[in-house]
Amino acid sequence: MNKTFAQDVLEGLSATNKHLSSKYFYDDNGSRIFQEIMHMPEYYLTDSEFEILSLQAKQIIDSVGFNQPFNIIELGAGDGFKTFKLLEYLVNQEIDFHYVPIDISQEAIDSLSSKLLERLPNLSIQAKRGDYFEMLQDLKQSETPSLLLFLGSNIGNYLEDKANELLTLFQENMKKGDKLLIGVDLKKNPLIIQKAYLDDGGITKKFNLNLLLRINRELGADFKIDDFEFYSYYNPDTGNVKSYIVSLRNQKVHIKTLDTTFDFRYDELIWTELSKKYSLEEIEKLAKNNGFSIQQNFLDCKHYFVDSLWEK
Ligand code: AVJ
Repeated sequence: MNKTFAQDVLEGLSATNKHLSSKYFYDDNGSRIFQEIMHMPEYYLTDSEFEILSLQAKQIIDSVGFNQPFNIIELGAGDGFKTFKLLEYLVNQEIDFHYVPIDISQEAIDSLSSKLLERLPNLSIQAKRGDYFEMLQDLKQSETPSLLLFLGSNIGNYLEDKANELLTLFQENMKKGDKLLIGVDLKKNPLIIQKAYLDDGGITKKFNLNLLLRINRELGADFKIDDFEFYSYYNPDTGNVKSYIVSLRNQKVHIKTLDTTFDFRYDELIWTELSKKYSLEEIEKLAKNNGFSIQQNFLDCKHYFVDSLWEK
């Protein structure tokens, strides 16, 4: 199940419909570009979730309802900007908790820890670098109740089967009474969604093409990124945003580590990312299908985004 980058690239670029996984966007460079995305005015997701966690921190923590020390484990913490408000509330209330942010980028983890400790010197924090599959094991062992955070609509990157697989994995590693706060981007006016992924400034394009640069660097390839373009569209019938890299000419790319040359046709697509949008009804099904009950939904004032609190 845990294939290497090289294996996944080989498989994806050998397929009839070429694809590369968005999970490989987040090397240190990619994590930095994603931070730029989160600051774009078009990328409403971050602002909406920031509003929820800022204005409803008390309601969320009251609803979580642990009346003893607990852990907060954040999967894919990134720069932790959104989570700051929730942590700030807890520290100010002198609530006893321990924060464990987990991310695959070492740089993101380091900058998160130092930024948080600067602003919240009393925060009990132990950042971990890693794939979150390995990190979940610790959950069940500990006696302490845990609140799992899976924010930012990261769940949107998973096809239905994979999303269920991942949530079941969370569920199996949680203790009875543990909670999951999951951030999900909601279906809304298609134009608003479209603009968040096909931005005029080309930052999302840079984010996608960085994956080709990563393949150049790590697998010894010779992608000329000026010969590729970016395209993304939202389908309101399915809720799927799908993103692609487009080959601007007939070209060959050699990847040394794979000892293989790949052909790209003029206008050929490489599918890179799914960013699925959900309705509240679909979120309820997602919870039920994987052994959770929804305790409460926290929405922003525009109803663009939900942080949904689930109980095992
Ligand atoms: C971090 C996976 C939630 O799908 O919206 C942002 C990544 N891709 N712009 C998303 C992303 C393009 C983002 N997630």
